[in-house]
Amino acid sequence: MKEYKTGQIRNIALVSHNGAGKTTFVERLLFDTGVTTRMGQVDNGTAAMDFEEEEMDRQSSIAMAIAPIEWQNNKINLLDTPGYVDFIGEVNSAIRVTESAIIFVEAVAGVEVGTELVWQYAGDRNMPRILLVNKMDRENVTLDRVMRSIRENLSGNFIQIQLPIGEGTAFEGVIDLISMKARMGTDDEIVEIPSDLVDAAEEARFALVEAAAEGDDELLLKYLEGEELADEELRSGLRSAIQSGQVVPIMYAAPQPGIAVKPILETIVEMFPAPNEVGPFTAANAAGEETEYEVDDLSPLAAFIFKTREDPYGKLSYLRVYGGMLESDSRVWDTGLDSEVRVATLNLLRGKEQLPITKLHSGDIGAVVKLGDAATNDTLCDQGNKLSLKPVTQPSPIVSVAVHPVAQSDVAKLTTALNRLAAEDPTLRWNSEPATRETILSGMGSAHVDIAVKKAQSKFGVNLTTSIPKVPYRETITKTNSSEYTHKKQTGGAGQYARVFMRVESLPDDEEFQFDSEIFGGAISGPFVVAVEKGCKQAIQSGVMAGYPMTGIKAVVYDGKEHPVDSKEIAFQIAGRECFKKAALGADPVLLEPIFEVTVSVPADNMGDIMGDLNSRRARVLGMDQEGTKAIVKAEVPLAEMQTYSADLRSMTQGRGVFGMEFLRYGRVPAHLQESIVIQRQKEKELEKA
Ligand SMILES: Nc1nc2c(ncn2[C@@H]2O[C@H](COP(=O)(O)OP(=O)(O)O)[C@@H](O)[C@H]2O)c(=O)[nH]1
Ligand SMILES: [Mg+2]
Repeated sequence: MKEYKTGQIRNIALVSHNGAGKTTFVERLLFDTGVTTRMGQVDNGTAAMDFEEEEMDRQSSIAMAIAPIEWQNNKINLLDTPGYVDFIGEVNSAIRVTESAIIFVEAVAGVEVGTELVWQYAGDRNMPRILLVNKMDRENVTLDRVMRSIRENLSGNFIQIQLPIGEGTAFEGVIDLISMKARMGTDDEIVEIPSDLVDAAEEARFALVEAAAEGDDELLLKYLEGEELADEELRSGLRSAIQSGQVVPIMYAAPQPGIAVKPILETIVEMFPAPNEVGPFTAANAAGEETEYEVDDLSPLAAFIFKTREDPYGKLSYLRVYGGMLESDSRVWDTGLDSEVRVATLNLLRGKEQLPITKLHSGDIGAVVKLGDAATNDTLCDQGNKLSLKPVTQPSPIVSVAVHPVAQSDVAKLTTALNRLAAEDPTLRWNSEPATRETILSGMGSAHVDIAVKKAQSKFGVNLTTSIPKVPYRETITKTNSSEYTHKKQTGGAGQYARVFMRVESLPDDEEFQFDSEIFGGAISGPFVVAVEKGCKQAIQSGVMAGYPMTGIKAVVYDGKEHPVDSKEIAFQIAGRECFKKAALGADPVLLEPIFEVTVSVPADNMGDIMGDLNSRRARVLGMDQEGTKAIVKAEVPLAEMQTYSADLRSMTQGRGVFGMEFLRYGRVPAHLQESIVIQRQKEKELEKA
C-alpha cells in the first residue's frame, strides 16, 4: 500500500447496534476499491472483518477490526466494531483512537439500545458524526418511521444532506443536496433529480444552506443579507458545522447491493477532519506534567497501544501514532513497562491480514508483532523524551461467574490463560476471591463471559465450568469488647508461654484493620507485641461467625505476661490470634455484604416493573430521571441480589434496558438473612472437609 501522510488520513469508528450492517459496509468498500475480488459476506463466514473463529460461528462481530480504504489519494482507516453491548469495550477503544464516527441505524429497526449507547459514547467526545440510515433496500422500510425513531431517541441537530430516492425494495439511490444531482443504482450514475422529487429537494436544500451558514460567521452574515452561497461556501460552512459537532448529517445507503455507497466515501474525505485538524493531543512527561503537542511527524514520538490480540504468529499490538513517526526495525521506549522494546516489523492491518510497512506517520493506525511485554494502554516514545498518553477508561464489569477447571491438570494453566485473555480484552477482569476461594471472571454481559470461557479452551486448552459466584461476605464487630488469653504448653522439651489482654473496637467505614499497643512498663517486650499483631492479622483472614474475612476492627493489646524462658514469638502469635478471636466473638459480630451503585436505563414504559423488581432486590433507590423516552434509576443494591440481573433485565425489557454497576462499600446484612447465610456457609465448609 502507498504511504499516506497525516493530512491524507481519516480515522473513522463504525458503530451501531448489532446487525445494522457495519461489517457489510466495509466488505463492500474492500470489494469496490479492488482489494477483494469477491465481496465478503457476514452470513457465510467470508467477511474479512469477522475473522475470529467465534465471529464466523456467530456470523456477527465480537471484536474490533480495521480496514484501510484507499480513496482519491486519501486513506480511510475504518474501525469496524461489534454491536452487542457486551463488547462495548471495543467500541470505547475505537472511539478513543479515531477522530470521527459513522453511526449506523438499521432502516427497519430504527434506533435500538446499542444505537443509543454508541450515540452517547460518540456524543460524550463531541465527535464529528454521520448518521447513516442503512440497509435502505430491505422490505418494509418506512422512512417516516425510521426518522421518527431517530428524532425521538437521539438528541442532536440532524441535517439532511441527501434525500433517498425510493424506500425498501424501491430504493434506487440518493439526491445530493449540495450538487443537486441524483446518484443512482449500483453504478452510482449521476443524473438529474427525478421530477417528482425536485420540490422536496429544493425545500430540504433550504434547511441545509441555513445550517451550513451557521457553521461560519462570515457566511451567516452573507446568508442573512439574502445573498446566494456558492457550492464551495456551502461545503466549507457545512464542514465546520460537522467538525464542531454542531450538526450531524443524515445519509442513506444499501451497501449489500451497493447503492449510495460512494457518496459516503466522498463525505468522509470532504467533511471529516484529518488527524491534525482536531487540535493538539496531550501527553504527560516523566514528572507527570502535561503538555500539548501537534499531531505531526515533527512532534516527539507518542504512539498509543489501544488493543492487543493473540495471533497464531504471536502477540499483535494495535497502535495509533499521535506524535512523531514510528519506524520498523527501531527501538522505542514503552512508558507503561518503563523499558525499551523493539519494533521489528510494522504492519498495517486489514482484518487478520498484515501488510508490512516501513513507517507509520503521525495520525495513522497500525500494528506491531511481538512487541515484548508491551500491553494495551502503554505509550511508545523516545527514550530521551518519555511521554504517556491517557489510558482508555472502560466501564466496570456487570456480570461475573466463578470458573472451575475441569481437570486438576488445568489448574496450573488457569492463571496464564486468564491473564492472557484479560490482556486482550480490557473489559474482561478476573480475580481470586479469598473470602470464597473462588476464581471470578467478570465482563460486560453473559455472552462476553461465555466467549471468554470458550477462548480459554480454544486458545489456551483450559476447560472450564462456571457457576454463579458465591457472595464474598465479610464480618465485623459492632461494639467494644475485651478478653484475655493464655497460651501455655509445658510438656516435653522446651515450653511455650504467653499471656495477652486485648480490646477490640469498631473502626469507621472502609478501614480494614488497625493495631495498637498500650503496654506500659514492659509487661510484654517489643518483639512479642509485634508477634501479637501478627496473630491478629492471621485471625482477621477468617472471621468468627462463618469464616469470612473481618474488616473494620481495631485491636489494642493493653497488658500481658511473659515467661523468662518459655516465652517465644510463636507463643505470642498464637495467644494474640486466640485472644483476638475471643474478643471479636464477644463484640456482637455481624455479616457485611458488598453493596453496588446500580444505574439502570429503560424505556419509560418499563419504569413500574423495574422499580418493583428493584424493591424485591432490597434496593435503596437514590434517584430517578427522565432522558428523552428513557427512564434512569439509580439505586444501591446488594451484590447478592444482582447475580442474574443482566438476564433478568433483558427479559423484563425485551433487551431494551441497560445497566451499569460500580462497587460502593460493604453494608450490613439484615439480621433476618444473616442466620441462613451462616448455616449455608457451615454446610459448605463441612463439604469442603469431606
Ligand atoms: N438488505 C440488506 N441487508 C444487509 C445490508 N447490509 C448488511 N445486510 C445484512 O444484515 C445483516 C447484518 O450485517 P452485518 O454487516 O453483520 O452488521 P453489523 O453487525 O453492523 O456488522 C447480515 O445478514 C447482512 O447480510 C444491506 O445493505 N441490505
Ligand atoms: Mg459486524
